[in-house]
Amino acid sequence: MTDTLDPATLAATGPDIPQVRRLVTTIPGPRSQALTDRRTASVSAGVGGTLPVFAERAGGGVIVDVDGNSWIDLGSGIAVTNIGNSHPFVVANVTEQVAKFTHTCFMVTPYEGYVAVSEHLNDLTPGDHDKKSALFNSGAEAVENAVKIARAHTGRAAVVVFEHGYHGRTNLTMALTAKNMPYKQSFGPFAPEVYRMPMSYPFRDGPHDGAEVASWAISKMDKELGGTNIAAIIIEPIQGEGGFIVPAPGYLPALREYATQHGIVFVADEIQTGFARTGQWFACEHEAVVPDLITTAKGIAGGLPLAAVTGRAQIMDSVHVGGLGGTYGGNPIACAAALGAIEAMKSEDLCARARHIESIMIPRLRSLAQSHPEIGDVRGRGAMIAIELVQPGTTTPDSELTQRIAKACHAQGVLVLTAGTYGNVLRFLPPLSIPDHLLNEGLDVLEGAF
Ligand code: PLZ
Repeated sequence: MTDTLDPATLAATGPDIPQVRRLVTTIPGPRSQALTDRRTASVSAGVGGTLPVFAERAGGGVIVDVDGNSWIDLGSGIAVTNIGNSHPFVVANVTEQVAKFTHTCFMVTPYEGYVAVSEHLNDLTPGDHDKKSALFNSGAEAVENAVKIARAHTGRAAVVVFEHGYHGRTNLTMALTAKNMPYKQSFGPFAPEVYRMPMSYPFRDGPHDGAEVASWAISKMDKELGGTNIAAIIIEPIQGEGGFIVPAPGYLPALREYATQHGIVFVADEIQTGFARTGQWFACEHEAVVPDLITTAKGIAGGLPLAAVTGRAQIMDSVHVGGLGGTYGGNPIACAAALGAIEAMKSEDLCARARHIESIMIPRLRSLAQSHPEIGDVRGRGAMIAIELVQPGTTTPDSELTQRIAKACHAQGVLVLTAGTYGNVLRFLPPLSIPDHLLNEGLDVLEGAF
C-alpha cells in the first residue's frame, strides 16, 4: 500500500497545493467571517450551508479557505470532484474552449464536444446494446428528462420511486424525492403519478434478503398500479442523500427483471454513484444490472455543470424531434471539461483508486465501530462510505450525535457531510485524488471526535 499517490499521478492531480491539514486562524477566520456577513445580507437564507468558511483554492485532497486554513476534503462538493479540483486536463480543455467560443446552443449550431461526450457515455455505461445520449445542466434536469423519455416511449404515466430516494429539487423531482424536510416542506403541490415503493435497507430490514424485499415492492406495483401502467422505475443503485444505503444483493436484479417483464423503462439514477466513485464506472455494475436509461451528472465534468441521460437507442429516439433540449444543455465549456475528466479517470485508473480508498476506510471504520456501539452500521462501496449512528444496541437514529461528530471534525479541519432520512449518517466522499496520508489523517480526526 502506498502512502501517497505515485509521483506521476500526483503531478496530474491538480493545482500545486500542499497536501496538508493546517488551521492557522480561529474558525471561521476574519476574512471568512466578513464574507459570511456579506452573504447573510445578500444571499437568500433558504440556501443551506455546511462549513462556515469560504473557499479560495482546492486540489488533490484539500480545500484552502480565504484565511489560509487548509481543510481535508471528505466531501468532493457532494461527489463531484472525483478527479480532484482543477485537474490539469480539465483546466487545459476548458481554457482552450473558452477562448474559442463559449456558447452557440447545440440546438442552433452544434459542436463536436457534445457529440464526443455522448459517444463516451454510450461507450462507458453498462450494456453493449446501441445507446444514445442527451445532455443537460443539472442532475434534476436529467432525471426529469428521463421521465419524459420513458413516458414518450411507453405511452404510460406512472413513475415508481423508492423510500429514502433523492432525485432533485425541481417540482417533478421533489415529487420523486422521499424526504420532506428540507427538500419539500411548504413547496407543494407536487407532480402526480409518482408512487413510492419499499427500499432494501439491510441495516433496518431485519432478516429479509434482497429478493424478499424486492418481492414486497413488486407485489405493491402489481396490486396498486398494474405493471403495464408503469412508465419507469427510477432507483439509485446506492442511495446517496438517503444515507448511502446499499440494497441487499438480489434486490436490484429482481426489480430489473420485473421491469423487463412489463415493458417498464428501468432508470438507474447514477448522479451521485457514477464515474468511478464506487470502484466501478457505474454502481449498477456491482450487480451486473443493465439499466434501460441511466442519469448522470456531478462527477461527469470535474465540477462544471453538466448532466446526461444515456440509454437504449430506440428508447432515446422515441421522443419527437424538438422534444428534448434547453438553451445551455451540453454547453461547450462543460463538454470540454467532461472530455478532460473522463480522460483523467481512465488514465489514472480511478476505479482502482476508489477501491483502494475503500480498503483503507472500511477496516478502520469497522474497528472504530467495535469500540463505539453508537456506530450501528459501516457501509458503502469504493469512495462512497458511511457510518450510521444509533442509540447503542438499537436501530434508533441518533441525529444529535451525528451533528456533534460532524461539527467536531469541522472544528479540526476535516470536511465531512451528513445524510440520511433520519439525519444520522456521516458520509465520506473523498476526492479520488486524495493522498493516503490525508485520508488516514481525516480518519484519525474522526476517531478523535468519537
Ligand atoms: N439524483 C442521486 O444525488 C444531487 C443534492 C444536494 P442536481 N445530490 C446532491 C442538495 O442538497 O441539493 C442528486 C443526486 C441524485 C439527483 C440529484 C440532483 O442533482 O445536480 O443537484 O440537480
